[in-house]
Formats: sequence, structure tokens, C-alpha cells
Amino acid sequence: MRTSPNIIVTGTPGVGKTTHCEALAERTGLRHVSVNQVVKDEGCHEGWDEEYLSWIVDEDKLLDALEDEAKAGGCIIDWHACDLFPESWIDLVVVLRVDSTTLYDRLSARKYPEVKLQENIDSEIMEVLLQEARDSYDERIVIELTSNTTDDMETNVDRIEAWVTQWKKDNAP
Ligand code: DAT
Repeated sequence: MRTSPNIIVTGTPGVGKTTHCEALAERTGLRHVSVNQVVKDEGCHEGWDEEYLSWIVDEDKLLDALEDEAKAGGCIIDWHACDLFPESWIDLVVVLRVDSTTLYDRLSARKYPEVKLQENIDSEIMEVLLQEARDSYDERIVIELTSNTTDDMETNVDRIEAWVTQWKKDNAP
């Protein structure tokens, strides 16, 4: 049994996953697992997609690369998908949400190509990640949090930190 929980922080690119994960790691001592970094560092991909500007992920390789860490517990998994991780690995799924105008500004600042920018905004409006989370995990462990402002982020981090503290009490050996 894990003595520290595994949390997925997911959402459309630009929603604030990395920012939340870094703050959470600092506050809770859990490890920020940037899946993008693992994919790149461990070669869990079949190359780079020039149109989508992202790795073509080899999910089997990725799961193999993450398995030991996930089994040990205490991971904050940062990724714009969540349906690939086995349910038995995961204790909480946080789906971050943002207003489309705010997302537009954040992705423009990243110089996303127009097609990719529009696709991500559509995906946010259509609640694609929220639906994926609800389809893949028990609805009791899926929470949706707003990430428009710095105040939102601070409230979210406080809330998740409190959840981690409670989880550790409930699951103490
Ligand atoms: P992601 O990892 O989901 O792609 P990010 O953490 O890199 O997103 O954030 C994208 C940009 O938006 C970055 O410049 C930080 C900013 N940002 C993210 N969440 C925010 C929030 N809740 N309030 C203000 N700015 C935020």
C-alpha cells in the first residue's frame, strides 16, 4: 500500500498544470512528475509531430517508465491526458479549467500556431479532459477546479494540500 497518494493534474495545455504541480510539490513534498519530460528523457515516443508540436507518445513505454514511481506513491502527475493510467495507481484526479479568453491569451503568448490554438480552445469549451477524467475514474475522485487567476491557484493548492494531509491520516499504516 502507498503511504503517499498519487494525484493527476490534468487539463488543456495552458490551463496551469505545471504551475499548480510545482507549487503543490513545494508545499506537500510530493514529486512533480512531468510526463512530457519523462516522454522526452526516456524516449517513450515514436517521434515528434511537426503539426501538433508534440511527441507521438508510446503509451506502453510510458507506463513502464512510470510504474515503479507510481507504485511507490507520492507522484503529482502532470499531463494533458489521463485515461492511460491504471485506476489502481490513482487517488485523486484534478481537472483544471480556464475561461477561453484567458486560455487564448496564454496560448498566444506561447506562440502556438493558429490551428493548434483553436483546437485547444475548442477542447476546453467542450470539456474534453473533464469528460475523459469522468469516463476513466470513479467520479468521487475527480475534482474540477478553476484556474483563471493567481488567487484561484492559491485556493486550489490550499485545497489539494488539505486533501493530501487528510489522505495521509486516513491511510496511515
Ligand atoms: P500547462 O502546464 O497546463 O500547459 P502552465 O502551468 O505552463 O500550463 O501555465 C501556462 C501559463 O499560464 C503560464 O505562463 C502561467 C500562467 N498561469 C497558469 N495558471 C494560472 C493561474 N491560475 N493564474 C494566472 N496565471 C496562470
